[in-house]
Amino acid sequence: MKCKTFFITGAAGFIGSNLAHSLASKGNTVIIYDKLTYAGNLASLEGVPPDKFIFVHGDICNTSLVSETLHNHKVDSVFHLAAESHVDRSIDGPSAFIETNINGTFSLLSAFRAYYESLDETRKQDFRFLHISTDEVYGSLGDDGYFTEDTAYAPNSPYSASKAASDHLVRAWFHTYGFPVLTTNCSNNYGPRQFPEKLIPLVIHNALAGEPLPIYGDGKNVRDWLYVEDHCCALHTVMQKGVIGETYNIGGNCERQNIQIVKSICSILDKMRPKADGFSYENQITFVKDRPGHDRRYAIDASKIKRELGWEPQETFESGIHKTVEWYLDNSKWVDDILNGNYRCERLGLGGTQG
Ligand code: NAD
Ligand code: TDX
Repeated sequence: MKCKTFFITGAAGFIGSNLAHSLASKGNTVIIYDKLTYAGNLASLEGVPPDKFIFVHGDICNTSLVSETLHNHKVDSVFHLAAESHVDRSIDGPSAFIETNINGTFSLLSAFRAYYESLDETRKQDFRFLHISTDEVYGSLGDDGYFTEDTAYAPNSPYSASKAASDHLVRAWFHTYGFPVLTTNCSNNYGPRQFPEKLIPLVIHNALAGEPLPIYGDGKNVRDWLYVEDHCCALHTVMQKGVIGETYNIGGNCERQNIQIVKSICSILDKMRPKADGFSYENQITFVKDRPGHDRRYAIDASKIKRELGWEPQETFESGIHKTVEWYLDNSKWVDDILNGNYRCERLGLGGTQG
């Protein structure tokens, strides 16, 4: 497979950084375009070969900086991951979600369409804009059923509503302008380099710090968990083989109640890092007030991507969660850096372009 130059928005964040590692290890060049909000950190890119990535410090709402970067680096295709991504933050302060997730996606589409129109026919044929979205746009399920690509949108939080809006913009750019888009809607990811505000890294962090492990409501809300490297593999597959204008659901076929997730982590930690007092980490579990509008259950039907593109997850939850806990135990420095906002540009030898 020919190596390419991929523009990745949000590549200093959780999924974007894992994707950058994966694409660079296959010989591709990655243009990391990131605003470095609280959720983005260049420490997450340590280990990506320096000759395989270029960092541009910018906001996706800055159309002229995006355009300049595309032309300067002769970008082949884009993975669009930059977003405000945490549901609780969207409840407390929705405006950043509207700005980045909706206006930012509009701004990117404008810059990329102009760039696409400037390409010669051969490069146009190969160009793709892959928009990375979430299963939360479909709303909440009862005890049965799955989200398919045909499920009607019913977002319930400011976060999911902003992602739904961005999905609609991307769809319209295909239908109206013939812009070559692909969209993926994925379930909950977990794995290395996830900011410790999301359930799994938060629980690992708080357990080790001797702090409460907060469980919202009755702890019986269900999520469908996917190991992040499986998601990255799915994204690369969609980029290579997806049909322009199509949407692909991506899921782990791995439903768990939140309380089960937290107990699994406690049990792994009890073995790998037993507490000095001999008690289990489960003693730190604390039930707290529920999240407003908390979706009860998400579950993805990922049969389309398996049938049409041949992708399915490789990791089981048991192996994935074990690797994840191990990663956090080995990388407490990364956790400190991201919580303290240390970017360490100097250590990576990056000048970066300021947006
Ligand atoms: P994240 O919060 O870890 O990272 C987001 C990144 O985007 C950060 O590096 C941040 O600095 C950057 N960013 C934010 N606003 C920006 C702006 N205006 N301009 C440029 N960069 C900006 O998010 P994540 O969990 O890695 O999620 C990545 C994408 O995948 C999001 O679009 C999210 O909606 C989607 N998604 C996430 C999950 C999940 O479980 N984490 C599941 C399905 C879909
Ligand atoms: O402290 C907590 N206690 C708790 O019970 C936190 C942070 C979460 N929870 C619950 C809420 C959810 O039911 O755990 C579940 C998972 O919560 P999050 O990790 O915040 O993820 P979720 O709200 O499901 O959204 C995630 O998956 C879809 C990502 O944050 C989104 O970006 C993605 O689109």
